[in-house]
Amino acid sequence: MSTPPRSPDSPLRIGVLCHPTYGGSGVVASELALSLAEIGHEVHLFSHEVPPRLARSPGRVLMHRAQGVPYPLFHATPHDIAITSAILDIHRAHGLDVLHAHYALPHAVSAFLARAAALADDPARAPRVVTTLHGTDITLVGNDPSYAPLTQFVIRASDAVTAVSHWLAKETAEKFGLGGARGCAVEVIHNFVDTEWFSPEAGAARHPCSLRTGPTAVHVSNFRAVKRTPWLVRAFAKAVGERPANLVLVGDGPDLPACRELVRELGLGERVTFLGERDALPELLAPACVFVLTSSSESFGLSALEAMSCGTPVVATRAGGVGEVVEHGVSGLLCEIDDLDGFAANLAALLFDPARARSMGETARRQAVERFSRERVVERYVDLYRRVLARAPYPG
Ligand code: GMT
Repeated sequence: MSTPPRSPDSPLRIGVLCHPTYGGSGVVASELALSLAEIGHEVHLFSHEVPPRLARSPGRVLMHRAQGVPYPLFHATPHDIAITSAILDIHRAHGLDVLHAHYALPHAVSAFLARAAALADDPARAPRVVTTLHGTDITLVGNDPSYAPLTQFVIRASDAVTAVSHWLAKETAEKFGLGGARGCAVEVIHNFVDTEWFSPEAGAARHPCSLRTGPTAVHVSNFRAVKRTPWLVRAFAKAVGERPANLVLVGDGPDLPACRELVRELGLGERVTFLGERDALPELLAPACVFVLTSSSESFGLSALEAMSCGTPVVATRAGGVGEVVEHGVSGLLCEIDDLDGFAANLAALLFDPARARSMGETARRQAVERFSRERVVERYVDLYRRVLARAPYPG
């Protein structure tokens, strides 16, 4: 069963584990999987559903939808162990070199268990585990006392750990005290964007506000509490007053009903458009005057980067790692998290000064291309995979 040593540039067999989310880590993992497959690696993606970004691509990633079977004893079907089992099955048949877990819970746990089983089969063939931390896996859920001991364990037991921003790497070190005997340093690899798809040229013909008067601000998220979308609706009302302007809200999630209610209460009527989840994001982002993000915590802000890549400047709160993506006064405007007046002033400053917004948008596009291109980031992950493969694995 032992395999010959790999040459430094031979194609790798990579298993990617992710949540099948419409945005965030599900997008990063899917885009990375597609890019790795495109440059010749064999990529298997494990999730309990096909991630939307993978589903819309013809790319040659091998999808393993692992849901497990319901059983009366289970409170909920444990898809994380179904994923572990699917990985083991594929590893035994194909020999995976690396398992790349996106979002610590439960994926770093599933990857750890699969590696432990593979070590028991044949230590020489066991895959290495790379864990990428995305945000609330450290700041909210992973840090909850009900999960924290296991989060810390799997981070320490990973062969390498990356975070999507310097801010998140620091949070991780502070919350989980990495750097001990078996703890490895967290490496920062920023997220990337497909700058060809998210382009200023994305068609605007059927934009929902093309028949309205006034400039448009757009927001894309999953409407969880951390995004503070009701706060955004209030800030928009304050920024525009009686002046004609539009707010387009893209996505769905728990705070959507509260936003609808607030729009009615504030008499914003048709000025706010709710679009629900959409795939045609570049077509919605490129024609907008401003992208808005009001999170209380945000490790990176991928949606802000996608807007920048479309040439749309960002007005945001200075939450977490957002300042590593958006440069204040250059590619957008930032304010402190609870500064509603400051946010409204920043939003008005760009909405009602199209020349300034356009110029910042051009810089935003340039920075997206220069600092967050797909090629550069994918290369860094491949380099990391090869480095961990050159080392002895942690024991299972
Ligand atoms: O951590 C989350 O809240 C979910 C996660 C996701 O899976 O959607 O979002 C995080 O990961 C994204 C991709 O790396 C980042 O762009 C987001 O900033 C981050 N969200 C938060 O930190 C709230």
